This record gives sequence, C-alpha cells and structure tokens, in this order.
Amino acid sequence: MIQLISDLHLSADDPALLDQFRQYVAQLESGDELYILGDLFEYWLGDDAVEFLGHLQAERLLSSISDRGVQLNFLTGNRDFLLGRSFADRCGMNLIADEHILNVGAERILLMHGDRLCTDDIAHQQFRTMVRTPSWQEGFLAKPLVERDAMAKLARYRSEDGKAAKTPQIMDVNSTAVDEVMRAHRVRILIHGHTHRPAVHEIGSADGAYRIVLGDWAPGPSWIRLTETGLELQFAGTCKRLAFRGGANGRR
Ligand code: LP5
Ligand code: MN
Repeated sequence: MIQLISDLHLSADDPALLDQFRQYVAQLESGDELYILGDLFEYWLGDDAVEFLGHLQAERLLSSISDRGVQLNFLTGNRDFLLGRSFADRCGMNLIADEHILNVGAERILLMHGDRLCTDDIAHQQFRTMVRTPSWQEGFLAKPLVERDAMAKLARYRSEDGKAAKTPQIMDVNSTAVDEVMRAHRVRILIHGHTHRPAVHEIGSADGAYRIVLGDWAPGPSWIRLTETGLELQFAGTCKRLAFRGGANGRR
C-alpha cells in the first residue's frame, strides 16, 4: 500500500505531534511505501543540526520505520529544503525530486511540495530561488549553528509578518503554473501539500484532471491512501475519494 503525508512541521517543542506521527506510522507494514511531501520539520538547519534542534527522537522513529521494511521517500519543502543525503541515509530514506513521478498501475502521478506553484507570491519565489542556490546553501551551512538558527528564526518571523499582509489567493497555487507543470509531465493527477488547504480539485481546463492537496497535521493527521484504482484523502475526520478512470494517461 502507498500512503502520502506532508506538512507535519515537527518541532522539539511539540512532543505530542511526534507521538501522533508514531501512532500513524504504526499501521504501516513491511512492503508499504510512505511518501513525505515536504515540511516534515518546522525548520531544518542542515543534517549536522539534528541534536541542536532536538530531532534525535524523530531520526530514531524514521529509522525504525525503514528498518521495518517500509519504503520511505522524502521530497523537501520550503521549511526543510536543507535536509540532505546524510540525514536521509541515516534514516534509510530515499530523497526524491520536487517533481517526482509516481507510477501506480496505469496512472502517472506527479508529486510536489507545492510552494513552487504559488507563482503569484513573488516574495516567496525570490526567497525560494535564493535559498535553493548551491552557493547560498554552501555559505549558510558553513555558519555556526547558533547563527544559522538566528537567521532561520528571523526568516520565520518575516514570513509570518509577510503572510499577514498577503491575500489567500496570492498564497494559493496559480492555475496556469499547475496546468504547465502537469502538461510538461503529461499527468492528469497532481498531489501536493504546502497550502494546508486539503481538497480534491477537478481541474476545469482538462478532462478528468485532478489536483489533490494534503492537509497539515494541526489539529490532527492528514494522509492519502493510494491504490491502483483510486485514492482516499483524509483530513480533520473527513474522507474524500477519487476513483481513477484508468487508461487515460498521457492524454493531456
Ligand atoms: O513557511 P510558511 O508556511 O510560513 O510560509 C511560506 C513562505 N515562507 C517561507 C520562509 C520560511 O518559513 C522560512 C523557513 C526557514 C528555513 C530554515 C533554513 C533557512 C534559513 C534561511 C535564512 C535566510 O518559505 C512564505 C509564503 C507562504 O509559505 C505561503 O506560500 O508566503 O513566503 C514568504 O514569506 C516569503 C518571504 O519573503 C520570506 C522572507 C524571508 C526573509 C529572510 C531574511 C532573513 C535574512 C537573515 C539575514 C541575517
Ligand atoms: Mn511548505
């Protein structure tokens, strides 16, 4: 079975959330696949900062999941984009690209974190471009942890401050960006997180095309269960289902 989650925003300040994650993963069995679509962590300062950020228990939990034979796949979000191969290897996780194609039966499904699709949010796209530059990352990771932490806290503060002045539309995905990325990958199903607006959207511009958005984990877990015949999105005690038509691949 395949399951997908995103936007837990784990932090050492919230041990109850880690407990919820532990309870959720307990139902996964050997041979299952778990896809984490970014922002598993509240913020990430580099793979050398696990102890500093109080994430040793989270690391142990992730390792125990992969030790049980569950395939762990991780694509980074705008909070934990600095999570790298060293941490992933320690936890037995595969790192996958922000535009990852998941083949399930006859379906090709595009997986993303989602922030790249928020193209109306110019300030975010500028910030994103800067922090995704290898030279910027090299410089940041070379700084002492305390300095990195201060910068991250300032960025978080500025982000919250900036969000208060943005309209909900600006912070949602742009429909043209969605259309373009789905056409480029020739998919009719896109799954992402980031916006914390869980839903199954039918995309009007193409027949039988859907955008499915995972929820965050406040107040409770949100996940997608995926099979060859369809998917179920769970959030806040609600379940939305989508049946795959089958055989419609590559029509876009
Ligand atoms: O994260 P969220 O959901 O609150 O908001 C996002 C966008 N914000 C971000 C910024 C992150 O929250 C910061 C994450 C910290 C990562 C830690 C490591 C790297 C440290 C980097 C230090 C420079 O992604 C927000 C969107 C919103 O989603 C909805 O889509 O609107 O975008 C912004 O707020 C863009 C802002 O312009 C970001 C401004 C950050 C400015 C940083 C300056 C700090 C300089 C420090 C120099 C000493
Ligand atoms: Mn995000």
